[in-house]
Amino acid sequence: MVMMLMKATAIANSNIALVKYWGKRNSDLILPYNSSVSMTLNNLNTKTTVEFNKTLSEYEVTINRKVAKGEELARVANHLELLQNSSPHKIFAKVRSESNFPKKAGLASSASGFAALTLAGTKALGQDLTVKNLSILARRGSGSASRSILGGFVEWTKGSLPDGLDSHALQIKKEAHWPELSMIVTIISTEEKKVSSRAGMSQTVKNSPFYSAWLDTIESDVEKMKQAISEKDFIQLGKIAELNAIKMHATMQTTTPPFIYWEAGSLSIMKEVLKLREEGIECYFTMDAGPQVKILCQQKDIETIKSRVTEINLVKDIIICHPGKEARLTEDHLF
Ligand code: 2P0
Repeated sequence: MVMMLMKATAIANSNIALVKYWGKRNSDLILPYNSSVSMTLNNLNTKTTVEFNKTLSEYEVTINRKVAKGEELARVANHLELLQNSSPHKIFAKVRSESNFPKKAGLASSASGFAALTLAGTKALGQDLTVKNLSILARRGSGSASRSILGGFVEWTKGSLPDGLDSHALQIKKEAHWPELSMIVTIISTEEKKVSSRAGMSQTVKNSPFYSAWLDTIESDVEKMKQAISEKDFIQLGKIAELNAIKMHATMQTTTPPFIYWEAGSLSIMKEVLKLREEGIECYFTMDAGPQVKILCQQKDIETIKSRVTEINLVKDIIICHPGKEARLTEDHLF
């Protein structure tokens, strides 16, 4: 009898939210309180190979050449169990995953990681899922991963159904709609953060007096952002994204106990962005659950902004990104 090879490899790009996801209404199913909007990035990605194998007696997971243990291993294993939900006999798998950027540093490694794991895992199991169902499954691994299934500009609709079947990504526009939109990702620190976004958002929902204010304006931010993307209105996009990021950080800085992802270098860059704007160079910042600052700008201003940011000696590295494509399969396996 010929044994069918249950192996597949997928590449998924990371995404950065222009209107952020912050807070879960259901932590088990990973259902958000608010919808969010993101841009999938062409130059930050994760490649993952999954092979289910009946001879294995446990999950063997390697992430960025390090064997995964403890909570990290458990998250991947739980996800692979979820993907096999419909099968009566669970099979263990070998997984190898590599990202071209530091993980757990606010560059959405869980987004690209769980999107790639979902696509490779389901394909290895012989399932050919719709984009909607892939997004729903990726969401169960990590909320932001639901958005990395799609390319270009993406909305993750919060949905209202208790089972979460209406909480998934939808493409607003393909990457070809606005290829010259640029994001300068500045790396301030590659250290793993002390407060995970998962713990951080839970602490914020529970204790921040500003959380209800966050929710009050979020759906309007989503609508305005979708319009700015459709109309390729850079200034509108930048203004909404920057203010939305500041609002999100305000909720975590006002929870109990408070936490701050900003480092000295982060603040220096934010101030530099404001200065550049005063000088007539249109650029805006956004920040996620980590110290890195991402600068939104137009193609024509990249070099000027890059040289100004490079002068800040707290900046360790700079990665230029543009809208990127959807998660996809490849035959080029990691093992
Ligand atoms: C976002 N972040 O919209 C927001 C902005 C961080 C700040 O999605 O608990 O790793 O796995 O669903 O997706 C990071 O949170 O959290 C995130 P889980 P996730 O990109």
